[in-house]
Amino acid sequence: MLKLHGIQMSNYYSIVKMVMLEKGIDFEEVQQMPSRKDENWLTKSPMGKVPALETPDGPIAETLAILDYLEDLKPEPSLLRGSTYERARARQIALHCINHVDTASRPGLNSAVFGAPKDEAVNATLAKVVPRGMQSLGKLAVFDPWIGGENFTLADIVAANTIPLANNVLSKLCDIDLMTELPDQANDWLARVNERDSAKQIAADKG
Ligand SMILES: N[C@@H](CCC(=O)N[C@@H](CS)C(=O)NCC(=O)O)C(=O)O
Repeated sequence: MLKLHGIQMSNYYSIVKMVMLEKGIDFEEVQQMPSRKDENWLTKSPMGKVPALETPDGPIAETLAILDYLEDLKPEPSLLRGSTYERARARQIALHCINHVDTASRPGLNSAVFGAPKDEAVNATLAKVVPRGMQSLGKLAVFDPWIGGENFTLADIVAANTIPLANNVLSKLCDIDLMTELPDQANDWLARVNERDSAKQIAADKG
């Protein structure tokens, strides 16, 4: 059976878990903190980050690579529906959220969530860079009913698990509500994603 290594509080872990729940893939959860020193863990996740997926053929790290593996492993129900163009757009939206929303907001995570001292230079950069990532997402995405349009895809799962964390960071450190950068229908879209059984199970497992 596939083993998902990581921690419930990791949004990337939640992305992979939600994809497996949506696809009805059996998996086992293995508690693993991120670590840059644990040599055994580094054989599964070379950067020491979570999550990693242990498969019968070996481990895979990097969330988007894991999602590709899962889509190939169990194509139905598909989380990359539509034409070649629509599928590429779904990947683009997912990558955009990872690069320009999540990764862009990460320098503030320790202050916003883990109590590290605030760094005004970092906060000034966040206030400039992350809203830009959101404004451009607002132009790229549809949000009606799903982020890419007609089909629920992995882009919905990635976006719904990256935007709220970035918003938490920006609201705490910069007093910026990132949702105001998106069209109005984005709030209903996020509520729709969170209403799915997979999202509810993840929230319940977090306790
Ligand atoms: N590029 C990685 C990012 C994963 C990631 O940043 N995970 C966080 C937890 S949400 C982590 O392990 N942080 C610890 C660290 O950066 O050392 C992916 O796509 O899976």
